Amino acid sequence: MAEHESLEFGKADFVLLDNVSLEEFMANLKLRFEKGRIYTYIGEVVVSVNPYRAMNIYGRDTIEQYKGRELYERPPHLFAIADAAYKAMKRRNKDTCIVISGESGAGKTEASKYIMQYIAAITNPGQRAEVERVKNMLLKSNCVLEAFGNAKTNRNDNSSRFGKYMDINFDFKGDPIGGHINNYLLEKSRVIFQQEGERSFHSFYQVCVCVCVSVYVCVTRQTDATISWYTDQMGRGSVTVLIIKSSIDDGADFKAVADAMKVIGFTADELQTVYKVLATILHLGNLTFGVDGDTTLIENSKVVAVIGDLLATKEENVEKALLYRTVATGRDVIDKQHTAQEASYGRDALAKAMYERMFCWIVGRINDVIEVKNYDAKVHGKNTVIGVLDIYGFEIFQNNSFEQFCINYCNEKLQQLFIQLVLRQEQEEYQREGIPWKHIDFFNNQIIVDLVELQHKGIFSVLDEACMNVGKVTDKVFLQGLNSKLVNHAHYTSRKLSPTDKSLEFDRDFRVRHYAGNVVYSVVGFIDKNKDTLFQDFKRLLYNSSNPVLKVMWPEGKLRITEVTKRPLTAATLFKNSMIALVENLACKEPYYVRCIKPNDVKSPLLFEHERCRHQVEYLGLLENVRVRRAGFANRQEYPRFLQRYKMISEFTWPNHDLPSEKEAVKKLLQGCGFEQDVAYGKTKVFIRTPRTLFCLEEQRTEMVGRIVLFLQKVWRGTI
Ligand code: AOV
Ligand code: MG
Repeated sequence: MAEHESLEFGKADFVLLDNVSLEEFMANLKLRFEKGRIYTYIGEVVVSVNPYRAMNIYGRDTIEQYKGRELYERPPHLFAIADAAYKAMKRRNKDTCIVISGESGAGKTEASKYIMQYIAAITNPGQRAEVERVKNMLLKSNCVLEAFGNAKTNRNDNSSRFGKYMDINFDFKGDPIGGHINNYLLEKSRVIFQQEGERSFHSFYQVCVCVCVSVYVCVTRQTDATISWYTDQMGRGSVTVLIIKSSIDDGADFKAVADAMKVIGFTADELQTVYKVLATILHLGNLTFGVDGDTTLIENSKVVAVIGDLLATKEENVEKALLYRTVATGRDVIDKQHTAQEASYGRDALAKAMYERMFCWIVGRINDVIEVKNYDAKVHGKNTVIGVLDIYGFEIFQNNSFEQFCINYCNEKLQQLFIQLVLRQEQEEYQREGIPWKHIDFFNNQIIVDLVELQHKGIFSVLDEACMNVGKVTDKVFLQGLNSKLVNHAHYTSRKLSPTDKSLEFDRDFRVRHYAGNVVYSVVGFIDKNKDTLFQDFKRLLYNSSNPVLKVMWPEGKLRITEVTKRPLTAATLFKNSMIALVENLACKEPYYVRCIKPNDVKSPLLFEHERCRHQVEYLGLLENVRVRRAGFANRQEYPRFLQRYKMISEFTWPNHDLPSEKEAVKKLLQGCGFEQDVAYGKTKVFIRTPRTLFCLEEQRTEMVGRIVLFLQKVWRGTI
């Protein structure tokens, strides 16, 4: 709708398409991408195509152009959405949220950072020191969280391996006074295993290259963990892995992260502890177990000594925790020796848990610093928030496991929210304004959400049930459970249910027809990952460390063996509950959407892979989004604002009107122009059905403004 956008760049809003067909939609999307116009609207939704190159559209001057402007006044941009969310929050005291969705590598995290930068740039005109501090912390937290929570995958060199929802709190002046970060399920299995071509979390490579901390990692020649099985499964040496990844500079990133952590307020001891935990995990990766008769033993005991040092605990305590577990049998407490296999399992569980715990602790420390303190609503007025959601995108890998299943379920939940809110918002607005509404059909993915989360019948329930079995619990038993419960489900199948389908392995795979495509999951590891057992002995080991920073990460290590009775919630249940809470939280805010599209799989700035993009447009429901928007009214404006913009085109309203209300004045204006058929009058807003009407209004306005300017020039020159 932007008046200044020439058609050379295609339509700035898909609502303006002459025909709403997939072909026209795709043609417009492609044209705009090729012309370097990566953003396009569907009403108030921004569709973004990853440009895979640096764009000169995020600078200070661009920010100034969007500040305080209405959406349709400027070319489509993330900044316009951020501004709309900000205005709604400030003018109407509304809590708003910006939900960024799209598959892995589509540009969500980059978008969330630009949005944060925009909000930081337009606020605090008074330069209050406390507000500046908060803004700085909010921006700095990104770099820290990315170092610990992102990794190179085969889809994205900087893929988010955790979900992030960040609230920014504002005071009555509209300045940020704090924030809060919620993090969701970190893909911790990455700590011990990565698929070919992938890396572990960035933080591991960062400590390895930084000379000043690598002392922890590379203690002696015999215990050099810069080559750790955990981070170097291809056997090329982690340094090689670093070099082949030219898009990542671990050395520079290390410094940036350390600086950011210092600014945020991590103490020197805390930073050292973080490095020691990373080093411990790398050393754990090199620990191997053997057997001698009926004794399990550690083959490279030098590593144990190093770990003891790093964890500030005795070597023999580490060894004992790795080789034995304490079990309570009735009133007796005995030490039971692990088999080599159990010991390996315990070692891996420890590595994963230490990393996850540290990650959550880092988030908690950041929250301590950014959380709003001493806010008195009586003095300061309502404290409003803008939430920004940037989560892991839908992904399909060669091997898909429990983590992909959770990630893809999360994307199903967000798609469901989009369907509900985008429809609900429209419906509610028409209802509120007293205008009739016609229903448009969507593919509703609720059926897939149910497939995963329904009580008793859903995949998570079947998994929890399998984990609860007293007998032999295996992944295969879980798959059998699925096959019997979901035999007739349209979105579920397995080899047993589709015997001719050779792409599915017997007793191993199941396939879910997700809204975004078919994914084959291997059940291997589902049970273990869901139970997520960490022997209590490790918790006690870490709690009893004489390093106080490490100790606080493990408060439950305080419990004695006889006190630990309750079965903890499974990973699936915890994740499901956190997703339900997230969706509830988003649903009570006014949502703004960014829908990201990945143009190709080779990170090329030039390639618009038609089929790839078409698929995304379809599953994101973008065409339906346009239809809903068009079946309703393409544009709506509050009467006063409308009048202010167009009053010069009617003799009844220029320069002032004498009608009883602004609504009446708008009616008179539109009748005079002959647009009566194309508009509807709501209680507070005028609704314009076709964009063409708005264009005509804009044209007339431009013409009148031109005439008025000419007239005034003549007056000034004295020729009139
Ligand atoms: P994601 O967050 O959607 O994936 P990212 O935001 O990490 O994807 O984007 C992936 C890569 O695409 C970035 O590292 C950039 O190289 C490039 N990119 C994305 N947006 C832009 C932009 N606006 N300008 C320039 N380059 C961009 V995942 O986290 O994997 O779902 O789990
Ligand atoms: Mg991301």
